[in-house]
Amino acid sequence: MTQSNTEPKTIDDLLADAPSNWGRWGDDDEVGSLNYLTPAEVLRGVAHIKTGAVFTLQRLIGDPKGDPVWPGRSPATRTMLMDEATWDSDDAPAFPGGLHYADDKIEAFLQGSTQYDALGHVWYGGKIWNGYDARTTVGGMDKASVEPIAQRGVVGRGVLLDLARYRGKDNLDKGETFDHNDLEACAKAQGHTIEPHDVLIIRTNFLKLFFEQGEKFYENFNEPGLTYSPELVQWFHDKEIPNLVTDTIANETTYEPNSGFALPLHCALMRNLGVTLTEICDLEKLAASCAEDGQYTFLYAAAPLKVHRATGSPVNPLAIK
Ligand code: UVW
Repeated sequence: MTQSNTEPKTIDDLLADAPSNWGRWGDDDEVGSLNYLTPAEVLRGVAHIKTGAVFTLQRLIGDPKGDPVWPGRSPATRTMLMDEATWDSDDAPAFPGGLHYADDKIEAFLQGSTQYDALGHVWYGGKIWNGYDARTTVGGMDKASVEPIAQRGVVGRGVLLDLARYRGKDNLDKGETFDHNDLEACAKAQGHTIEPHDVLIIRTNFLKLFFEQGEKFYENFNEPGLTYSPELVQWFHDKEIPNLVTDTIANETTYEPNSGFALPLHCALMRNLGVTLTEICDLEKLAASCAEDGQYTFLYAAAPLKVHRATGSPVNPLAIK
Protein backbone atom coordinates (compact mmCIF):
# COMPACT_ATOMS: atom_id res chain seq x y z
CA MET A 1 0.00 0.00 0.00
CA THR A 2 1.30 3.47 -0.86
CA GLN A 3 0.33 6.57 1.09
CA SER A 4 0.15 10.16 -0.12
CA ASN A 5 0.46 13.12 2.25
CA THR A 6 -3.31 13.36 2.60
CA GLU A 7 -3.70 9.75 3.62
CA PRO A 8 -3.99 9.01 7.34
CA LYS A 9 -0.72 7.80 8.88
CA THR A 10 -2.22 6.73 12.17
CA ILE A 11 -5.60 5.77 13.60
CA ASP A 12 -5.58 9.22 15.26
CA ASP A 13 -5.58 10.78 11.76
CA LEU A 14 -8.17 8.35 10.43
CA LEU A 15 -10.63 9.02 13.24
CA ALA A 16 -9.90 12.73 13.77
CA ASP A 17 -13.50 13.72 12.88
CA ALA A 18 -15.23 10.52 13.99
CA PRO A 19 -18.23 10.69 16.35
CA SER A 20 -17.69 10.10 20.05
CA ASN A 21 -19.90 9.28 23.03
CA TRP A 22 -17.32 10.29 25.64
CA GLY A 23 -19.07 12.05 28.51
CA ARG A 24 -22.56 11.21 27.20
CA TRP A 25 -23.33 8.99 30.21
CA GLY A 26 -21.17 10.87 32.68
CA ASP A 27 -17.47 11.24 33.34
CA ASP A 28 -17.37 7.99 35.32
CA ASP A 29 -19.15 5.74 32.79
CA GLU A 30 -17.61 2.32 32.05
CA VAL A 31 -20.33 0.53 30.08
CA GLY A 32 -20.87 2.94 27.18
CA SER A 33 -23.58 2.09 24.69
CA LEU A 34 -25.00 -0.58 26.98
CA ASN A 35 -26.73 2.41 28.55
CA TYR A 36 -29.12 2.22 25.58
CA LEU A 37 -30.40 -1.12 26.91
CA THR A 38 -33.02 0.21 29.33
CA PRO A 39 -35.74 -1.97 30.93
CA ALA A 40 -38.00 -0.99 28.00
CA GLU A 41 -35.41 -2.51 25.64
CA VAL A 42 -35.40 -5.73 27.67
CA LEU A 43 -39.19 -5.93 27.23
CA ARG A 44 -38.85 -5.15 23.51
CA GLY A 45 -36.58 -8.18 23.29
CA VAL A 46 -38.92 -10.34 25.36
CA ALA A 47 -41.73 -9.55 22.87
CA HIS A 48 -39.74 -11.54 20.28
CA ILE A 49 -39.88 -14.77 22.26
CA LYS A 50 -42.36 -16.90 20.30
CA THR A 51 -41.59 -20.56 21.04
CA GLY A 52 -39.22 -20.57 24.00
CA ALA A 53 -36.43 -22.21 21.97
CA VAL A 54 -33.06 -21.49 23.64
CA PHE A 55 -29.71 -21.26 21.82
CA THR A 56 -26.35 -21.01 23.58
CA LEU A 57 -23.77 -19.09 21.56
CA GLN A 58 -20.48 -19.94 23.30
CA ARG A 59 -17.82 -22.07 21.65
CA LEU A 60 -16.60 -25.06 23.57
CA ILE A 61 -13.48 -24.31 25.64
CA GLY A 62 -11.02 -27.18 25.18
CA ASP A 63 -12.70 -28.38 21.98
CA PRO A 64 -10.92 -31.62 20.93
CA LYS A 65 -10.94 -30.15 17.40
CA GLY A 66 -9.12 -27.01 18.61
CA ASP A 67 -9.95 -23.56 19.95
CA PRO A 68 -9.64 -20.65 17.49
CA VAL A 69 -7.75 -17.71 19.05
CA TRP A 70 -6.21 -14.42 17.92
CA PRO A 71 -2.61 -15.00 16.68
CA GLY A 72 -0.22 -14.81 19.62
CA ARG A 73 -2.77 -16.10 22.11
CA SER A 74 -2.97 -19.76 23.03
CA PRO A 75 -6.00 -21.91 23.71
CA ALA A 76 -7.00 -22.64 27.29
CA THR A 77 -5.42 -25.61 29.00
CA ARG A 78 -7.40 -27.56 31.56
CA THR A 79 -5.53 -29.55 34.17
CA MET A 80 -7.10 -32.27 36.27
CA LEU A 81 -6.00 -31.83 39.89
CA MET A 82 -8.09 -34.41 41.71
CA ASP A 83 -9.99 -37.47 40.49
CA GLU A 84 -10.65 -41.03 41.61
CA ALA A 85 -6.94 -41.84 41.13
CA THR A 86 -6.15 -39.33 43.91
CA TRP A 87 -7.46 -41.88 46.37
CA ASP A 88 -4.98 -44.54 45.18
CA SER A 89 -2.41 -42.69 47.24
CA ASP A 90 -1.89 -43.31 50.98
CA ASP A 91 -1.77 -39.60 51.71
CA ALA A 92 -5.04 -38.79 49.90
CA PRO A 93 -7.37 -36.56 51.90
CA ALA A 94 -9.81 -38.49 54.04
CA PHE A 95 -13.23 -36.93 54.46
CA PRO A 96 -15.67 -38.21 57.05
CA GLY A 97 -18.18 -40.51 55.35
CA GLY A 98 -15.81 -41.48 52.49
CA LEU A 99 -16.40 -38.49 50.16
CA HIS A 100 -14.33 -38.36 46.95
CA TYR A 101 -14.42 -35.58 44.39
CA ALA A 102 -12.86 -34.25 41.18
CA ASP A 103 -11.21 -30.85 40.76
CA ASP A 104 -9.60 -29.10 37.82
CA LYS A 105 -8.38 -25.68 36.77
CA ILE A 106 -7.91 -23.83 33.51
CA GLU A 107 -5.18 -21.49 32.40
CA ALA A 108 -6.71 -19.29 29.74
CA PHE A 109 -6.48 -16.01 27.93
CA LEU A 110 -9.55 -14.11 29.03
CA GLN A 111 -9.97 -13.23 25.34
CA GLY A 112 -9.26 -16.81 24.27
CA SER A 113 -12.80 -18.05 23.66
CA THR A 114 -16.27 -16.55 23.26
CA GLN A 115 -15.85 -13.34 25.18
CA TYR A 116 -16.83 -9.78 25.94
CA ASP A 117 -14.12 -7.19 25.41
CA ALA A 118 -13.87 -4.62 28.17
CA LEU A 119 -14.41 -1.13 26.73
CA GLY A 120 -10.84 -0.29 27.69
CA HIS A 121 -9.41 -3.32 25.86
CA VAL A 122 -8.23 -1.40 22.78
CA TRP A 123 -7.12 2.22 22.35
CA TYR A 124 -4.97 4.70 20.47
CA GLY A 125 -3.55 8.12 21.25
CA GLY A 126 -3.07 7.41 24.96
CA LYS A 127 -6.80 7.43 25.87
CA ILE A 128 -9.26 4.58 26.35
CA TRP A 129 -13.08 4.70 26.40
CA ASN A 130 -14.59 7.86 27.88
CA GLY A 131 -11.24 9.64 27.81
CA TYR A 132 -9.60 7.70 30.63
CA ASP A 133 -5.82 7.74 30.50
CA ALA A 134 -4.35 4.61 28.92
CA ARG A 135 -1.96 4.39 31.90
CA THR A 136 -5.01 3.20 33.90
CA THR A 137 -4.50 -0.14 32.10
CA VAL A 138 -1.06 -0.74 33.62
CA GLY A 139 -1.07 -3.87 35.80
CA GLY A 140 -4.86 -4.23 35.45
CA MET A 141 -7.75 -2.17 34.16
CA ASP A 142 -8.57 0.49 36.74
CA LYS A 143 -11.14 1.95 34.34
CA ALA A 144 -13.49 0.40 31.77
CA SER A 145 -12.60 -3.19 32.69
CA VAL A 146 -15.00 -6.00 31.90
CA GLU A 147 -16.32 -5.99 35.47
CA PRO A 148 -18.90 -3.19 35.05
CA ILE A 149 -20.28 -4.96 31.95
CA ALA A 150 -20.46 -8.20 33.92
CA GLN A 151 -22.17 -6.48 36.86
CA ARG A 152 -24.75 -4.96 34.52
CA GLY A 153 -25.49 -7.79 32.05
CA VAL A 154 -26.62 -7.31 28.46
CA VAL A 155 -30.26 -7.93 27.54
CA GLY A 156 -32.21 -6.64 24.56
CA ARG A 157 -33.57 -7.46 21.12
CA GLY A 158 -31.05 -9.50 19.15
CA VAL A 159 -31.06 -9.75 15.36
CA LEU A 160 -29.13 -12.38 13.47
CA LEU A 161 -27.66 -11.06 10.23
CA ASP A 162 -26.64 -14.16 8.33
CA LEU A 163 -24.17 -12.60 5.89
CA ALA A 164 -22.85 -15.96 4.71
CA ARG A 165 -26.31 -17.18 3.79
CA TYR A 166 -27.24 -13.79 2.31
CA ARG A 167 -24.20 -14.03 0.02
CA GLY A 168 -25.06 -17.62 -0.88
CA LYS A 169 -21.87 -19.01 0.69
CA ASP A 170 -21.00 -21.59 3.31
CA ASN A 171 -18.61 -19.10 4.83
CA LEU A 172 -17.17 -15.69 4.02
CA ASP A 173 -13.62 -15.67 2.72
CA LYS A 174 -10.37 -14.31 4.12
CA GLY A 175 -10.46 -10.49 4.11
CA GLU A 176 -14.00 -10.33 2.63
CA THR A 177 -15.67 -7.10 3.66
CA PHE A 178 -19.18 -5.79 4.12
CA ASP A 179 -20.70 -2.63 5.52
CA HIS A 180 -23.87 -1.20 7.05
CA ASN A 181 -25.62 -1.15 3.65
CA ASP A 182 -25.01 -4.90 3.39
CA LEU A 183 -26.39 -5.37 6.91
CA GLU A 184 -29.56 -3.45 5.98
CA ALA A 185 -29.91 -5.41 2.74
CA CYS A 186 -29.35 -8.70 4.56
CA ALA A 187 -32.04 -7.81 7.11
CA LYS A 188 -34.44 -6.87 4.31
CA ALA A 189 -33.81 -10.20 2.55
CA GLN A 190 -34.48 -11.94 5.87
CA GLY A 191 -37.81 -10.08 6.21
CA HIS A 192 -37.12 -7.55 8.96
CA THR A 193 -35.39 -4.26 9.61
CA ILE A 194 -32.56 -3.25 11.94
CA GLU A 195 -34.04 -1.04 14.66
CA PRO A 196 -32.31 1.39 17.01
CA HIS A 197 -30.77 -0.35 20.04
CA ASP A 198 -30.71 -3.81 18.42
CA VAL A 199 -27.91 -6.15 19.43
CA LEU A 200 -26.36 -7.05 16.06
CA ILE A 201 -25.28 -10.66 15.70
CA ILE A 202 -23.39 -11.27 12.46
CA ARG A 203 -22.72 -14.70 11.02
CA THR A 204 -19.81 -15.25 8.63
CA ASN A 205 -19.08 -18.92 9.46
CA PHE A 206 -15.43 -18.03 8.76
CA LEU A 207 -14.16 -20.20 11.63
CA LYS A 208 -15.34 -23.25 9.69
CA LEU A 209 -11.98 -22.80 7.90
CA PHE A 210 -10.10 -23.04 11.21
CA PHE A 211 -11.56 -26.50 11.74
CA GLU A 212 -10.89 -27.54 8.12
CA GLN A 213 -7.41 -26.05 7.65
CA GLY A 214 -5.68 -26.29 11.04
CA GLU A 215 -2.48 -24.16 11.24
CA LYS A 216 -2.83 -23.07 7.59
CA PHE A 217 -5.81 -21.03 8.76
CA TYR A 218 -3.38 -18.53 10.34
CA GLU A 219 -1.31 -17.95 7.17
CA ASN A 220 -1.81 -14.33 6.02
CA PHE A 221 -4.38 -14.01 8.77
CA ASN A 222 -7.06 -11.54 7.72
CA GLU A 223 -10.57 -12.18 8.90
CA PRO A 224 -13.65 -11.13 6.97
CA GLY A 225 -16.01 -8.64 8.55
CA LEU A 226 -17.30 -5.13 8.77
CA THR A 227 -14.72 -2.65 7.66
CA TYR A 228 -14.14 0.97 8.57
CA SER A 229 -15.76 3.87 6.76
CA PRO A 230 -16.97 7.19 8.23
CA GLU A 231 -20.50 6.30 7.03
CA LEU A 232 -20.45 2.95 8.80
CA VAL A 233 -19.36 4.53 12.08
CA GLN A 234 -22.03 7.22 11.72
CA TRP A 235 -24.63 4.49 11.07
CA PHE A 236 -23.71 2.73 14.34
CA HIS A 237 -23.90 6.09 16.10
CA ASP A 238 -27.29 7.00 14.60
CA LYS A 239 -28.76 3.54 15.27
CA GLU A 240 -27.37 3.66 18.81
CA ILE A 241 -26.17 0.05 18.55
CA PRO A 242 -25.21 -1.23 22.03
CA ASN A 243 -23.40 -4.47 21.19
CA LEU A 244 -21.80 -6.07 18.13
CA VAL A 245 -21.61 -9.86 18.31
CA THR A 246 -19.91 -12.03 15.68
CA ASP A 247 -18.56 -15.49 15.01
CA THR A 248 -15.09 -14.24 14.05
CA ILE A 249 -12.11 -13.79 16.36
CA ALA A 250 -12.08 -9.99 16.22
CA ASN A 251 -15.44 -8.79 14.82
CA GLU A 252 -14.06 -6.81 11.86
CA THR A 253 -11.81 -7.33 8.90
CA THR A 254 -8.37 -7.61 10.48
CA TYR A 255 -6.72 -5.04 8.19
CA GLU A 256 -8.79 -2.18 6.83
CA PRO A 257 -8.13 -2.38 3.08
CA ASN A 258 -7.54 1.36 2.35
CA SER A 259 -5.23 2.32 5.21
CA GLY A 260 -3.91 -1.14 6.07
CA PHE A 261 -4.53 -0.31 9.75
CA ALA A 262 -5.33 -3.17 12.12
CA LEU A 263 -8.75 -3.18 13.77
CA PRO A 264 -9.75 0.48 13.33
CA LEU A 265 -13.39 -0.37 14.11
CA HIS A 266 -12.38 -1.52 17.58
CA CYS A 267 -11.19 2.06 17.96
CA ALA A 268 -14.10 3.86 16.26
CA LEU A 269 -16.86 1.72 17.78
CA MET A 270 -15.52 0.50 21.13
CA ARG A 271 -13.10 3.22 22.22
CA ASN A 272 -15.04 6.18 20.81
CA LEU A 273 -18.72 5.16 20.80
CA GLY A 274 -18.64 2.65 23.66
CA VAL A 275 -20.10 -0.20 21.59
CA THR A 276 -19.37 -3.49 23.36
CA LEU A 277 -17.85 -6.29 21.29
CA THR A 278 -18.59 -9.99 21.70
CA GLU A 279 -16.35 -12.32 19.71
CA ILE A 280 -15.82 -15.96 18.68
CA CYS A 281 -19.48 -16.99 18.98
CA ASP A 282 -20.88 -20.19 17.54
CA LEU A 283 -23.96 -19.14 15.58
CA GLU A 284 -24.51 -22.31 13.58
CA LYS A 285 -27.50 -23.79 15.43
CA LEU A 286 -29.17 -20.41 15.79
CA ALA A 287 -28.65 -19.67 12.08
CA ALA A 288 -30.09 -23.04 11.03
CA SER A 289 -33.16 -22.38 13.14
CA CYS A 290 -33.62 -18.85 11.75
CA ALA A 291 -33.31 -20.13 8.18
CA GLU A 292 -35.90 -22.78 8.93
CA ASP A 293 -38.57 -20.67 10.61
CA GLY A 294 -37.74 -17.26 9.15
CA GLN A 295 -37.52 -15.65 12.63
CA TYR A 296 -34.29 -13.67 12.84
CA THR A 297 -35.23 -11.57 15.89
CA PHE A 298 -35.18 -12.80 19.49
CA LEU A 299 -34.26 -11.99 23.06
CA TYR A 300 -30.50 -11.75 23.51
CA ALA A 301 -29.10 -12.13 27.03
CA ALA A 302 -25.49 -12.35 28.18
CA ALA A 303 -23.29 -11.60 31.15
CA PRO A 304 -19.53 -12.13 31.02
CA LEU A 305 -17.79 -13.46 34.12
CA LYS A 306 -17.11 -10.90 36.84
CA VAL A 307 -13.32 -10.68 36.79
CA HIS A 308 -11.75 -7.76 38.67
CA ARG A 309 -9.62 -5.39 36.49
CA ALA A 310 -9.85 -7.74 33.48
CA THR A 311 -9.58 -6.78 29.81
CA GLY A 312 -12.38 -9.16 28.88
CA SER A 313 -13.97 -12.38 30.06
CA PRO A 314 -15.65 -15.52 28.76
CA VAL A 315 -19.39 -15.61 28.19
CA ASN A 316 -22.08 -18.00 27.03
CA PRO A 317 -24.69 -15.70 25.46
CA LEU A 318 -28.28 -16.85 25.01
CA ALA A 319 -30.67 -16.27 22.15
CA ILE A 320 -34.28 -17.11 23.04
CA LYS A 321 -36.80 -17.31 20.21
C1 UVW B 1 -7.62 -7.78 19.88
O1 UVW B 1 -8.01 -6.83 20.47
C2 UVW B 1 -6.24 -7.84 19.37
O2 UVW B 1 -8.38 -8.81 19.66
P1 UVW B 1 -9.83 -9.13 20.24
O3 UVW B 1 -10.71 -7.95 20.19
O4 UVW B 1 -10.25 -10.21 19.34
O5 UVW B 1 -9.70 -9.60 21.65
